[in-house]
Amino acid sequence: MASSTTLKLSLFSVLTVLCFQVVVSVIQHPLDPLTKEEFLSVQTIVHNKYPTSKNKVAFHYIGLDDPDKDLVRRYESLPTLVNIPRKSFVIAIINGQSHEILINLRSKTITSDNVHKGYGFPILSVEEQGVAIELPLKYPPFIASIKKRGLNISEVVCSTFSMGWFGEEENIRTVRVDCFMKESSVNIYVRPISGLTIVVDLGTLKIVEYHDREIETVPTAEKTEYQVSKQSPPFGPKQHSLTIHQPQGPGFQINGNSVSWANWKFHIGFDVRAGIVISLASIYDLEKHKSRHVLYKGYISELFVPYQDPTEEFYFKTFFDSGEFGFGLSTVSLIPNRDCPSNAKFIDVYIHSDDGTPSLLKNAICVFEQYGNIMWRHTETGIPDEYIEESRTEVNLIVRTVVTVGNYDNVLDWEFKTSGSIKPSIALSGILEIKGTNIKHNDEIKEDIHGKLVSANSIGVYHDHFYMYYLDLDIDGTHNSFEKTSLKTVRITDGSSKRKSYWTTETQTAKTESDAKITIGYAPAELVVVNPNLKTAVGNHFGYRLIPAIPAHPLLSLDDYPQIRGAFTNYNVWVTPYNRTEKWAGGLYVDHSRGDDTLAVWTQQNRNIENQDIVLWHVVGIHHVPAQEDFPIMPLLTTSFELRPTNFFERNPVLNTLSPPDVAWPGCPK
Ligand SMILES: *[C@@H]1O[C@H](CO)[C@@H](O)[C@H](O)[C@H]1NC(C)=O
Ligand SMILES: *[C@@H]1O[C@H](CO)[C@@H](O)[C@H](O)[C@H]1NC(C)=O
Ligand SMILES: [Cu+2]
Repeated sequence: MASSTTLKLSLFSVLTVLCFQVVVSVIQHPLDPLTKEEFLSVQTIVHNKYPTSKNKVAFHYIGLDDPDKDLVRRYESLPTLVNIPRKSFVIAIINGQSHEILINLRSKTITSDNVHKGYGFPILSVEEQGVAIELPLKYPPFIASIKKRGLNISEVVCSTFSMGWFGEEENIRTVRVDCFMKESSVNIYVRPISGLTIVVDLGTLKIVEYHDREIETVPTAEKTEYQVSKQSPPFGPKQHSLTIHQPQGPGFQINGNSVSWANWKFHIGFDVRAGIVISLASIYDLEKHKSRHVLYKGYISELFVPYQDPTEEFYFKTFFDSGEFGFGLSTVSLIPNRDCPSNAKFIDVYIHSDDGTPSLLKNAICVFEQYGNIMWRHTETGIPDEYIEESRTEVNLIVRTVVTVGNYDNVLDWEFKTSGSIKPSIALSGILEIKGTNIKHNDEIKEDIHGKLVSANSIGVYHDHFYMYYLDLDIDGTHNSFEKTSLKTVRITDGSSKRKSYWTTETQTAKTESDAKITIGYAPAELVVVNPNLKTAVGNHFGYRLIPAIPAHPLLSLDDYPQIRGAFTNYNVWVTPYNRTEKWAGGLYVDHSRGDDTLAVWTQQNRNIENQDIVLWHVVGIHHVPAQEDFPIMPLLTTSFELRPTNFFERNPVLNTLSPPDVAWPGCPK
């Protein structure tokens, strides 16, 4: 009886939650992504100025133009009082020129329309890539090359690859196309057709360069299939089932795009270029009885993936996955109960096609609580006749998206902890970019093959993944400083101690951008964003420190073209004064860029960053030396960092946090 009541109650609470979400009409938050109607409005406004009967118009970016930060902060405290302008920033290629169009969504008018005169091009559209990949299949020289290789043209599938920039003078929007075999396995990326160079001009959508060089074996399809429906036994190891039951319902609420959970409140935005954007994260301080600002905005500003094979086949593969392909455009629907647990709630988003039409991407984001870790604990055995043990369970909130750019899947999490930490993490999966080779065994290797043999005829090419996080921390206010506390060895030479040495700390406040360019890993240091204007009761500045990811440093020479374009990876940490237009570490126009609009260039101004509104940039890198286990599809490879309160609270903020009540399982003895 007891158990069926529990079930009825929980069903009832599920229903009320659902009904609540349907009934309440949510007021638009100034940071909400563009709605379907707003996308359509942008489309109409631009088409009115540039009728498609007379103009060639392609939308390469439509997003929210960031509202003024001061206004958003005022809106937070007085949601009804401030009427915040709502604008869209658009990059459209109109008759071959990149236009930057600012649109007032309330008055439905164009505020400004400027042609980009510099180098580089906007994000490639999905549609033009769709056209480009079909071109070789009808191109007689390509058909002949396929025949020469003894392959079946009906089983060929092609894919686009951004070209980068290697010092050439001309500024033409081109893309390279590589092709693969799809026969017998959907795992196309491990079955490249080698020895071909195909370049497509995206303006004319024609093949403008074609070479057939040498023939290398296409690796076999055998044992590369990953669809469970196509796999055959034995399956293993066996995994046992689990059910997640939250009889009190989830501990979080999603109201529009605003989330409140435990002591946290934040906003989830979405952008076709950035993907998920976390904003206005603030934490409730139980002792101070108020909500305190932590993170104004956080997102991945760029992902730089340079491959390390300088041959004709691969040299150009130096991808900028956000600026060239769009993290939002590459976000995929999450699979319930697989990508996110059964207690997850999903959020849909809109993306747009190159004609400006919005389309719904279902289940783009999931939010769920994760259990199973310890928040803090202690067993006290030092008091005679007493045995004290105390352990509190940790419950975390995870916000997840998956960005699949071609072969790679990036599982991107933002984890919030009641102890005040924010822990972004990246997990890589998907498929290695394979280079075909006639080599079947390591013994046959005569010279550098620029990767590892991961299977017969298959080289997993060396490469890096450098994720650049934009982190606009506002620690209890916008005016912050960046402190580096170095740990230094002190020698004792005067015989004052039995010790010969100890370590102590030395804190320096970064005055300008140069002081805050940091390479992590050579010398121990604490990196803290502090509010220099506020102190704890004992006199420490309120702060949040960066516990960095395992550091990775670029290994390309600084004068190499890809590294000039990806110069924002030259340091692991950078700090800049907040500037509304400095959003994209690799520049606004990244495709074919020449590195003249990167974080490395902006910071040459060496601006003042002390007691200013500052932005912390953190590069999270993975050097990837492929191994056989990465083949034919890669188990998750994870890296993460933490933004952790450091003298932000007076004491452990979860000292009085209770573990969630134990749940009596229906029908089971306790
Ligand atoms: C080529 O592939 C197509 C599509 O799978 C198939 O119908 C055809 O029989 C194949 N041709 C040859 C010569 O194998
Ligand atoms: C903001 O950034 C842009 C691009 O780096 C720069 O041109 C502009 O001068 C900056 N504004 C301020 C106030 O620093
Ligand atoms: Cu990799």
